[in-house]
Amino acid sequence: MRIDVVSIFPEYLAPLELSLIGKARQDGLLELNVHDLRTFTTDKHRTVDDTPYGGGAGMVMKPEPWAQALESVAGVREGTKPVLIVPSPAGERFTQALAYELAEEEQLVFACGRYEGIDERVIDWAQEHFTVRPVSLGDYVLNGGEVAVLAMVEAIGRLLPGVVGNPESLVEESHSDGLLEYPVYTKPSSWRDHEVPPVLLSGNHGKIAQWRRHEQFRRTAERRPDLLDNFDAGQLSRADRNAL
Ligand code: 6GU
Repeated sequence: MRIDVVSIFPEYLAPLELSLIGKARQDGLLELNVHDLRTFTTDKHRTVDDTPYGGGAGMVMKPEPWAQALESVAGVREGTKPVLIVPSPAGERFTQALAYELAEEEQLVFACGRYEGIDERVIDWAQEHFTVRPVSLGDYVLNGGEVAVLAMVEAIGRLLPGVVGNPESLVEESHSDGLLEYPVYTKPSSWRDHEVPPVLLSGNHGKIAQWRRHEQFRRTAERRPDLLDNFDAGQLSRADRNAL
């Protein structure tokens, strides 16, 4: 996969050189380039923003540098439309399902807005060259798209073949089956008067699987009851219903 990120703060994306994603880049599993929006300006002051038409607080990102920047990273391959992700609190929700969907793409471009956002005409114009998707991490406001891109690239990158050493670990984690993950424990079995649940020491794999499934439902009901709306009653085993 190829990823291009355009930002006025390219240094914000430096953590993508670390850990699993950094290693994936070194191993050639992921080609990731960060571009400074200001290199696509033409004036002496390298201006990227201006006051909003209609008035109001803050500044709006000017369209010209964005068009130059996006043109330079698009059309890497003839006849393909890369996905352009525009991080925005006004976008569709970023979910594990969307991460899986985007992990299938050949090229992703991220356009990090700052201030009050990017001139809307950039989004309209970009549809010619890209499949445009405004995406939000959740219902709160960040100062710009960079932190959201760190989160999204990590969530997508770890799904690429070969990035996570043991692909089994992608199966038993939160959200992979629509539920939160079960709690995990390691040695020692007794620690500061807190015990590991005895079933996990029993060696009975059937019982352990049943207990973990039960814990998934119990936790989800307690912390994220909204997730259970996606399960219809017929889909639940008796053991599942008992956990609720
Ligand atoms: Cl993707 N961007 C910004 N600026 N704020 C956000 C967000 C994204 N998701 C939640 N808040």
